[in-house]
Amino acid sequence: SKVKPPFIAFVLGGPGSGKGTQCTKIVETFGFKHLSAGDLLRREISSNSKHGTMILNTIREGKIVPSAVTVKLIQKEIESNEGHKFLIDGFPRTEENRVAFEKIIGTEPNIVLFFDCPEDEMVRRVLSRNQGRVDDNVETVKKRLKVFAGLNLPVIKYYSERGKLHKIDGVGTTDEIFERVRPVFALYEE
Ligand code: UP5
Ligand code: MG
Repeated sequence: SKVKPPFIAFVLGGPGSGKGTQCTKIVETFGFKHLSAGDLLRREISSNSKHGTMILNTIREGKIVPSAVTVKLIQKEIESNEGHKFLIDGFPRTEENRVAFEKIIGTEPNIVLFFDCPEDEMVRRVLSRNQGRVDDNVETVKKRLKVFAGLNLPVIKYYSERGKLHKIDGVGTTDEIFERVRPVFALYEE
């Protein structure tokens, strides 16, 4: 098609690595539309949609929802926010997710951020969040970390090899980390 594809940044990192927190700051400073794949999936659960029960059970186990479901939710958001630049938070989580996105959306991300954070720090953050997430408990966090290492790290490696990865030290205060993120996006401001 003749339409220019939107600017897309994927925001990756393990559970509790600070993706959502930093996305909020990126939105404030650089005016992106924030699409958290996890939030879109949790919205499907709370709206009792067709796939709600399957999604709930998958998230409870720390497993990955089928690509077709997640990509469709992201696609709907992209199509209804034409003209925006997008931060896609917590997606793609697997090579299969990545390929499905490229096929269905028809484009690749412009940049990929990776918040690198030690496991013990991620566990501490997730367990002290207290927002009632069904997956914020010791057992599920352990499963999420395993799934991250097994399935998401290969995606991160893929983008590193493509020269698109910006690895950010995810330890420090929220503001300290944002000062590491800022130059990545400042590069693209006119
Ligand atoms: N916090 C943040 N920054 C801090 C800092 N610098 N110092 C101290 N504390 C800090 O942060 C987590 C907590 O830490 C918060 O309390 C925060 O205040 C504090 P947050 O910014 O929320 O981290 P984030 O990386 O967003 O953590 P989250 O738990 O959301 O990551 P997950 O990747 O685990 O969760 P997500 O919602 O993306 O996915 C949940 C599940 O959905 C997955 O496990 C999976 O089952 C499913 N899913 C799919 O199947 N497919 C998808 O495509 C996406 C999700
Ligand atoms: Mg999050």
